[in-house]
Amino acid sequence: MNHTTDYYLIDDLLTDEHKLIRNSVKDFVREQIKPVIDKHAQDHTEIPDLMKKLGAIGALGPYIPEEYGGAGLDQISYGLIMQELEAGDSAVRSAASVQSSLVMFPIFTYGSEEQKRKFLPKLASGEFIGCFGLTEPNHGSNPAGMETRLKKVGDKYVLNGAKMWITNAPVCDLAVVWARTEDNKIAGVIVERGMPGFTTPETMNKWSLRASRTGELVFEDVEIPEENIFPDVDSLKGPLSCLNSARYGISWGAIGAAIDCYEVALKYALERQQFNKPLASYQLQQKKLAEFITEITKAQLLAWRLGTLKNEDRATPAQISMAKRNNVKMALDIARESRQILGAMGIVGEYPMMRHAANLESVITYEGTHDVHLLITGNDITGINAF
Ligand code: TGC
Ligand code: FAD
Repeated sequence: MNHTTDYYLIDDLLTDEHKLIRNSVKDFVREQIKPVIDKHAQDHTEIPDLMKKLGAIGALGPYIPEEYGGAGLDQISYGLIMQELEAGDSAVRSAASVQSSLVMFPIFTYGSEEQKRKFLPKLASGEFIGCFGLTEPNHGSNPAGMETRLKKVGDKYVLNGAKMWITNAPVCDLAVVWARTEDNKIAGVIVERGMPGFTTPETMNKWSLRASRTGELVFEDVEIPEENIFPDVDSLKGPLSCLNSARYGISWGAIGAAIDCYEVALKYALERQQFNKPLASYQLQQKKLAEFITEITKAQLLAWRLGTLKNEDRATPAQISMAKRNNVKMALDIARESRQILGAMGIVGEYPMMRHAANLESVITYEGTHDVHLLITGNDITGINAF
């Protein structure tokens, strides 16, 4: 019997440090996330002090250099951390990927030295919670249409507009916000909690990512000091480059959710007897399990290769889109199908499938929808923009 989820011995491609990191995050998820996650998802509440806990295990900004509070790790390490966190719950991976790729990454890449020193160490430790505001009520897949405006009034900058569907907005200490300027460029701005005119109403009643807080960012004549504007970015490339990093992490994270479903389904199918034989003895159930491990293995190879390309700074946005799209759909399919192997048991919170499947409905939508990523691939291979 081969119960491994490392079917192609991909561990042989990892260093001892990679395995150490992966195993320590796996332990954290087993001890601190799995015992409480169902209750938080059912109750629609976040795990208390999650960000500080993630900071303590080095899961926030792992590839940010140590002098700014990060761990200075490579991209495979980042991917493995996302994989293990999402095996716990997509909300936990979301918390880490927003903080790392959508808040720390732009501050590190486009921020001034003062901004880096002021914000990065506190974001790395989880003392500060950050969020990322790109999506607007009228502009989701087409962020270029954004209506949020940064205007110079006298010697001050004033921000007006609204962002929607923002992970951790209700609990953020600061928001990295993208806005159009008067000369039709894009500016990145750090908006801090407490700035007059800045509010963060919560989005309630989600059926997905229930252990994560989502909300709006509303700006009514918010005065932004010049020192909170990124000096080194003025186009859509700024926010889109952050998405490259987050989408890459999600391509690994989805594998974690899929593995969690596969392991539970395999164990259940071997133990549960119907018609005097284990479910696993029936061809229909074996087909499902065999396809799960095949798809997981293909996704692992895609993510690992993408990680090596990222380490060499050779991964293209289109390659990242392919991995995000493929791996999230793979995980969603496995979550849905594996639930069926459990019959009625598949719908209760004791087992993770319904929760993973519901979460993955968000994951397949955010960071670029499934269809948008297909159009990015289409554009890449034909040279024709079909958006
Ligand atoms: P387009 O004309 O193609 O490009 C504008 C400029 O940007 C450059 N570019 C990129 N640069 C870096 N990385 C990328 N991935 C890039 N994609 C494009 C491009 O080269 C161009 O540069 P230049 O110098 O020529 O000006 O832009 P477009 O307006 O046609 O849109 C392209 C499109 C649709 C692919 C893009 O806008 C897109 O990806 N849309 C999806 C929106 C999206 O993903 N939103 C995510 C919001 S954040 C989120 O969901 C967080 S969830 C967090 C969680 O909880 O985990
Ligand atoms: P739309 O853009 O309106 O798309 C609707 C449908 O139309 C989709 O199926 C799409 O694929 C399709 N479509 C759109 N354009 C085309 C086209 N040209 N051709 C064919 N089909 C098309 N955003 C942030 O900025 N920060 C966050 O932290 C954040 N967190 C999120 C958390 C959650 C739980 C969710 C659900 C979303 C979050 N988002 C966040 C927003 C997310 O990025 C957007 O929902 C996503 O980009 C899609 O935008 P939309 O929902 O407006 O859908």
